[in-house]
Amino acid sequence: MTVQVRRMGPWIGAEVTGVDLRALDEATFAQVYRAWLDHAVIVVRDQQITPAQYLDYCEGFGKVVPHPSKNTRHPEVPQITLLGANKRRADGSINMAIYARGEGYHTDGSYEKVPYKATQLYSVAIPSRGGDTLFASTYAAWDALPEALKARLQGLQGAYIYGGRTADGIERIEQQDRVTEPVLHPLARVHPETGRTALYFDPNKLLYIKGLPAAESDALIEELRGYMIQPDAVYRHQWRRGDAVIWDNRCTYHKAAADYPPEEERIHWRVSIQEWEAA
Ligand SMILES: O=C(O)CCC(=O)C(=O)O
Ligand SMILES: [Fe+2]
Repeated sequence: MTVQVRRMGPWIGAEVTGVDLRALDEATFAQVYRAWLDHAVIVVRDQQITPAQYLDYCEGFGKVVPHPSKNTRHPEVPQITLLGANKRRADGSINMAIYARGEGYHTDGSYEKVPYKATQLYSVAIPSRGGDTLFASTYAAWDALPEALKARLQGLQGAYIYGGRTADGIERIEQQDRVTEPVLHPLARVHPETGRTALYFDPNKLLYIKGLPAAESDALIEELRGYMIQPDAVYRHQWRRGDAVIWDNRCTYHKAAADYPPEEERIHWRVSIQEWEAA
């Protein structure tokens, strides 16, 4: 089998074919990894894998860490979160917080000291319509900034906390596991592997920009929000069963369209991946 990489747009997204994730040799994995660095999001179609095989593949990218929310972990492989599972309450009604998880553009783990390197979803149940995931390049967001703004951002850091500005999702974490001190990340983030600069920014989790008066910080956050999504730098993924999609959290934003029929199943095996050395 030969690996083929088909790009999905000028900035972001590629489909990788000719691979079987159950049996990847080192040279083939290196090609997949390279495609991922080049395109930030890669889609591997038509895979039939067990939780253990999935974990193996994910570990090629880094250290797989369990999500802090404990009640959605896969019973056999706790590093895997069952995204979209347990959506119905005991009375049969739908928990819209689970249904709409990931709605609104964000990056994953901005509340961690070292934000996640990557996130991967493997699709095990898809709805009859809707339920896409959208990805935007933060390299493109950075490139779109006026030079003066790029210069102003050098050295500035954002302060993030789980739940962030809107405190959404905080109820998923048990009280004793919640962190109260914000963590700091640079707004101009140089990707450690590609050397390219990305705008690192997550408007809903960012509390303030360190060192700026509150009004100025709020104004800058609003200004940056306007640059996040560049129209030619978005890849919209329409899920098929058996898709494995991994995105680079160091150079992308993403969101769930959250528009599928709520009574239908939409389940992914989800993993968070850290840099090995961050562990
Ligand atoms: O369900 C999706 O399409 C994306 C959810 C999300 O944001 C995530 O898993 O990090
Ligand atoms: Fe996410």
